[in-house]
Amino acid sequence: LSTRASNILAALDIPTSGELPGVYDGQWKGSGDILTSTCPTTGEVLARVQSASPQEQRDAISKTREAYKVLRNVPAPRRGEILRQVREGLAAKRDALGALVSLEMGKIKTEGVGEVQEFVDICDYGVGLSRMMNGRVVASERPGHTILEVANPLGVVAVLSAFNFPVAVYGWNLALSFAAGNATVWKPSPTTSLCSIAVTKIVSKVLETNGIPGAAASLVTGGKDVGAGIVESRDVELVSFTGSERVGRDVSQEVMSRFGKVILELGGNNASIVMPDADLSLAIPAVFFGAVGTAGQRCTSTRRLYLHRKIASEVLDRLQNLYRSVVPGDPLVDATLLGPLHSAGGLKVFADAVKELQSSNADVLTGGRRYEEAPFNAGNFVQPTLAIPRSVDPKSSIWSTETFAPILNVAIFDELEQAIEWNNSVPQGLSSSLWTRDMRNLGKWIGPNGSDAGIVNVNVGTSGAEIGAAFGGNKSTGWGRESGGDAWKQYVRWSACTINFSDEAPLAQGVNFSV
Ligand code: UN1
Repeated sequence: LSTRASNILAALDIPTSGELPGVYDGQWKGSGDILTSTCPTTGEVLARVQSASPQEQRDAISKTREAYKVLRNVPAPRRGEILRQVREGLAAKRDALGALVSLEMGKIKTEGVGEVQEFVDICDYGVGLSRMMNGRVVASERPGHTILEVANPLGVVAVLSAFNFPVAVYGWNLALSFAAGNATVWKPSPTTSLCSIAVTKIVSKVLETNGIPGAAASLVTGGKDVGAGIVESRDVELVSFTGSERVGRDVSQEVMSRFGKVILELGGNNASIVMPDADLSLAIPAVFFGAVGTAGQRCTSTRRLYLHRKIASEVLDRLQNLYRSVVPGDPLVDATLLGPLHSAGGLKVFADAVKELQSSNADVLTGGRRYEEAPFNAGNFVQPTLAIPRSVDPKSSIWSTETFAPILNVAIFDELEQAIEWNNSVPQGLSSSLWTRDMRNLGKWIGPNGSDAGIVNVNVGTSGAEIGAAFGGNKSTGWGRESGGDAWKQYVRWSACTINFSDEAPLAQGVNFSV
């Protein structure tokens, strides 16, 4: 193992030799298939992880269920106090964990650390929430009656997370789920198992210190079969899935078929619209970050850019300058802005999308190639790509497909209404962003005739949301909401309790049923 990889792992108490157990349900184990963790920057094998066997996956769910029975009797504010300690545990390892995200996923260090910060932030939120998961008292139409809306925990929540946010998205779910009194079983992406092991070590230590069974936050690494076993399990009340529309469809159908609950965070195909009155000195760097940041591998990455005709050529010139100035580099080095794609699969997605642009006679302004010279050929580095497709038809596959790579397609419009129509004409509905100084545009954008996405920003790019508002998207993005806002309400079962304090037992709606 390289020295820098060893140092990062050692700082997180992860052994640097031998096979690592990738299952935790109070105890570390793993006797299923071996998962290989590969550094996307250098191709170095970082670890070999023992994933869950089918039996271990089932055992982990039973252990998680038992832990739930303990957790549901722990007062919510006490659960909040435990989350506060998780927050402290994460903050103490912020730098090392951020570096591990960068090492294993490939995003640049500041974004790796940012992702850990996002987990810290949602823990803070969960601490507050633990004293605020309020129900309601409803006025009854019957004398001497009161109606309460009561929130109780659901049971077992499964979190199936993606490679691109190997820490934060689990954090959103864990914090809300734990505050609400559920036990959680986490099935991370098979290519970011080290991140999940490091996080689980931090969380389990806190649980142990507080006398809570470790299976209150279980970890089950593995591939498709392990995921399918969890999704099918009737012992899992809620499945929170982040990933592709294709897999999300299967997950939701499976969970629905057993009447479980599901939260989906699927594809994003996010657009930025730049009006002629926009402050371009803000808009251009934001579009650049949205499209090139994380090498285009956020659900919220900017994939479509709609420019008003009046400013189009200026924006394109300035953007191209930024695109040409960005050089690939080691994501762990501070000055690097462009890291690798996470996997070889990503390279193919990128190459296929570029081929489609070329064969449809798009104008590829810059980019389009993989970096093939050393040392970049050892990793999955591609050029950020800016293209003007020939057709502006949002239904065509170039515009309507989420391509998880740094490719930004541009079209030019004359009226805001046209741009909004394009914005809304794709299947996905995660994030969107309008650049303008004109209040009237803002009103159109956020109102009923405006963007149909779950995230509708003004003078803020499509990516990089804070945890305070509910995060998620509409349409084929799956309608799920996670992190802030009212998202916590999905992690509880609501009971409507009508209570009769009187000496009569009248029926509602004045129904008479006396003999
Ligand atoms: C994701 O890409 O799955 O808004 C999550 C953002 C981040 C979360 C992205 N806070 O870009």
